[in-house]
Amino acid sequence: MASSELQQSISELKQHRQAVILAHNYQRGEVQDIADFVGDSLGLSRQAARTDARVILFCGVHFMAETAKIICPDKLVLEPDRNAGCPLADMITERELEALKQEHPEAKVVCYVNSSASIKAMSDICCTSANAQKVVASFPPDQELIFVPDRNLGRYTAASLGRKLILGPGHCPTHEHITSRDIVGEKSKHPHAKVTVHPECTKEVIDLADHVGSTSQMLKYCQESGAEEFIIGTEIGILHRLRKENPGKVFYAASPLADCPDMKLTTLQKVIWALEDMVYEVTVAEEEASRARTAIERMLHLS
Ligand code: CIZ
Repeated sequence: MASSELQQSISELKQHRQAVILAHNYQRGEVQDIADFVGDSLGLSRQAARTDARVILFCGVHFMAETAKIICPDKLVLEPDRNAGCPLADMITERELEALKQEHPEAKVVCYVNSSASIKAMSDICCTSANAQKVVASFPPDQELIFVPDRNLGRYTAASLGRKLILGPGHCPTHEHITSRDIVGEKSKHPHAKVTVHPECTKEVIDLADHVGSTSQMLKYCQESGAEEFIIGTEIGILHRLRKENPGKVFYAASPLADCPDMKLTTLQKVIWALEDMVYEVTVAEEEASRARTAIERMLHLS
């Protein structure tokens, strides 16, 4: 089927199913183009909470659809490919977090949104890359804090606040494909370009950047900056939106290898199948969802 026919089918099915389509900033360009809203996981979950739609089709990875389900327990949340996971979210298990808690009985737990519902349910508060500093700073300076699962975001947050955090060992393999050599190489090719990178990148990469932020903050930085060229240190799906929203500016990927295979599992054809067959439903057991919701709501009250 040609792309325009796929788009037409999606628009008809969406109406028929009373569905809203949410797509993460890292999705394929053609998937972003058929979505009702494109954004980061928190922004999308907020859209999910506000919508009157009966069905939410979440084009992203599993923890994002799960977060939408936790925030909107009464809606039917579907994901087009149930294999779209997140290796970073899988890098902390309940057992490992329990061991960390036993080792540090006085510590509170901050979990990055890239985590399973069960990890969120074991945490005191959730955070995103857009608000990690605000969340950590909301605790008294002498409060011991465990930060899971991303060691890069944790290290960056700790350094920017001048405070110690007990870090989990997780990392995003896609962001770790971006190296300091990539940044130095791109800067020498484009000496006038500003460098903006995601805090899931390594310290060596972050140290070379002009700006560090979540995807929503990177989009805002590029839009508001007077510069005309940018080197983008995050998953390359974001280039679609950057180019679409800033036609007069030029964007270079820091590395073509920063291409998340899980994000790219969602295709237009799978969006159609999901709406035709009403699959794959995302469920979270209510007791777990309720504890995870408390951690998410504490973060939302701070933002
Ligand atoms: O919060 C998100 O959606 C993630 C995982 C990254 C970002 O910065 O948008």
